[in-house]
Amino acid sequence: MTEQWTLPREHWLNFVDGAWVDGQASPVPVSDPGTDQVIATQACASAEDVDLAVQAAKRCHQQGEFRHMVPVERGRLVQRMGQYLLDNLDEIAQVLCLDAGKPYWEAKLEVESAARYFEYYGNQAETMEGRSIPLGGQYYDFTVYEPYGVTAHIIPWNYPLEMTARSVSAALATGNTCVVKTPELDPLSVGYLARAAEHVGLPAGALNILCGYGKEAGAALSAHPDINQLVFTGSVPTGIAIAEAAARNVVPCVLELGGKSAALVFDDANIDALVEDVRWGIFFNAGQVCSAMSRLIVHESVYDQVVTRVADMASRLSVGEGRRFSEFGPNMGAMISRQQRDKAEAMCTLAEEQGARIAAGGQRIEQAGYFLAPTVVAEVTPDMEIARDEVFGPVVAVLKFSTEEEAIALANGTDYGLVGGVYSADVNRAMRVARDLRAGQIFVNEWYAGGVETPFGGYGKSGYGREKGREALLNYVQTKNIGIAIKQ
Ligand code: TXE
Repeated sequence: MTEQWTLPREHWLNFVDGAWVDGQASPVPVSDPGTDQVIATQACASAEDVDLAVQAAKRCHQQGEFRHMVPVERGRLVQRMGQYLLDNLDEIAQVLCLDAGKPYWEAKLEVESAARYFEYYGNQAETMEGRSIPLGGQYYDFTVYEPYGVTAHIIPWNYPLEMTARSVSAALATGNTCVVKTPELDPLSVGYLARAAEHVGLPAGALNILCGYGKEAGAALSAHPDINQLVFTGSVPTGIAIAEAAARNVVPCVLELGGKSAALVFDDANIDALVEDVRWGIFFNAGQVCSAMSRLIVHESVYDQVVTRVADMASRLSVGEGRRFSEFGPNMGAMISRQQRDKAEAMCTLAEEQGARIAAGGQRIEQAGYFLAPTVVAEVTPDMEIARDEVFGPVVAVLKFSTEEEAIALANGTDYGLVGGVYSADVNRAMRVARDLRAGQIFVNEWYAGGVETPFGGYGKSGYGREKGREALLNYVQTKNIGIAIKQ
């Protein structure tokens, strides 16, 4: 079955203070990564537009209706935003296919995950209880959680809707107002969150969504003196620039900066299950996932078998444009941009020059759009760039080990530490490895074992702070302590 989709509008606006507005900068041309064709234009925010959005969010916060709302009612609004996404799932998924190059089935999963964040954090709104502190009979003392105020959200292009939903749902549930800077490469789907805000009747200024370029709108937002908290997902250099800007205003920030995550495969692992996990772990979203399984560290006794089977699986995957396929295909879509595809391909070429073996893929697929064949790089040694640096594409590097200590040292041998995995039937070994891996989330015998409920964030250069789960709510509140003296 072949389908062609079109967008519901040609020019997409920003959403500031409850109104749809154009930007003062020249519009952003938005391309379909599957065809390399411009499909729409998006209003582009200048630094002045960012200021207007921050002022709207500040007014809304100060005015108080939203932060003083009964938490269960605010939680219901947040939940209904998620329901709006589900009610419009097909249209939003098609938009994601077009501007992010995702196959429809992946786009649908993204919309569902985004909705799930609103469900989860909407539910948590009324659970933010403080504690009472015993100071003796002459006092009552207790804590309350208060929202920070204006929260800034700078969003990456790999999961534009889901990443926005992840932080905005938690920030709104705890009574903050939000200014979102959407990614310039694929901003369109995020606009549906503004529609959701309108639909459920969020107060004007509670959620502002603007697209703009990183160096202008992103930089203006992160350095704005009236933001009170900031959350960023993206590259390490941009994360450092944002943290510096936040530090100058003494604003707390959460940084999620990618990784080079490893799955450790022992000789007693279930290889059938592993091969299926590698498919999800590295080829889902064309490998453009911060927690992708970008390294496989395999025991020498099963190394050749694993390389052959993973390469065989990779070469069977269908790759193609999101927009031309029905729910059943392709297995993998386009990469987001020519630049990202070229970077990934160049890393494969360099690995080969340094002595690695391309067991599958390794090159672009020659057709319009930005496609890289699903790639398996074998005989990788720890000194190679492909063993240490983030590719952020459909490329898995396979290394070999002989002892458990060596496997752990290899896994910990990068600057990153986002997630890690261990595949073994020996529970004691799995627990030893889980204990010794330097990463914020460990998967045992299944990659991506976890969900919206489980905290997620990095060690080392993968960033700091935690997204998801109960932990993320604490990013958006500060503790106030109130002491009461009991006088005669
Ligand atoms: O990221 P940037 P890029 C990694 C991945 C990828 C590499 C480069 O390895 O190959 O980063 O991608 C905004 N002030 N990840 O260059 O620049 C920008 O507009 C404020 C991992 O696209 O970090 C966009 O909205 N904001 C990752 C967002 O930052 C700025 C996801 C991300 O862009 C800015 C994406 C500035 N000075 C890339 N400059 C993950 N962890 O999932 C840019 N931006």
